Amino acid sequence: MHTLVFATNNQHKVDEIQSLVGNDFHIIPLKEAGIDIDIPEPHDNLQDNAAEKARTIYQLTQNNCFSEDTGLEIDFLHGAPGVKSARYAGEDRNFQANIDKVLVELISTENRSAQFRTIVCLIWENKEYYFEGICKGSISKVMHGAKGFGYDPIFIPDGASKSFAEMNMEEKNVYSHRQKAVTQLFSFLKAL
Ligand code: ITT
Repeated sequence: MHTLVFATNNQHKVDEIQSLVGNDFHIIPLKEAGIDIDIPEPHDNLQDNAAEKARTIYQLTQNNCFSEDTGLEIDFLHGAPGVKSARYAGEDRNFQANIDKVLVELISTENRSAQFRTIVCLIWENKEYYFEGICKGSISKVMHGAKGFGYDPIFIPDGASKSFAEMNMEEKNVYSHRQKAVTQLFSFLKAL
């Protein structure tokens, strides 16, 4: 089995990706790698923030690693919260407050179209590679379900009749932005 450091502090992301790759790779999040830092995400786009996370960990450890940055992009809000998804309602990164803010902002519209977009940055032997995954869907009017994390209770992917928070991880992985980006990443790694 290969091991690969994942430059994240978000255990939900780790679980989703580990369940996708099964026994082929062991994904090691920062905590398990003994690295206790909150990497800044100062940029105004997902790709640069993903690069910042992977470069920081590569420089620190000299280990091949990957990172990802994800945003919820809502049409009616011209792509917001986007790159600000984690801190949309404030610096304390509160999932419930972020959802409440989105629901209030969409209260007067029937245009609920949105997408999740993930950019993965891989640093492999000092070279950078990028992979993108998009999941289109819509924002519900109220919350549904309690699984998952972040905006999952208000996001219904196209082709599904329930929210991400009503799905188990395997069901979410059928539709998700993260699965689409990470599938490309691991196909690339297997072909090396
Ligand atoms: P790392 O930077 O440590 O990887 P993070 O939680 O800060 O973890 P992001 O910067 O990518 O990750 O945060 C984007 C936010 O978007 C995240 O905090 C959630 O609120 C939301 N988000 C990301 N992926 C999501 C998903 O699959 N379902 C629901 N919400 C998601």
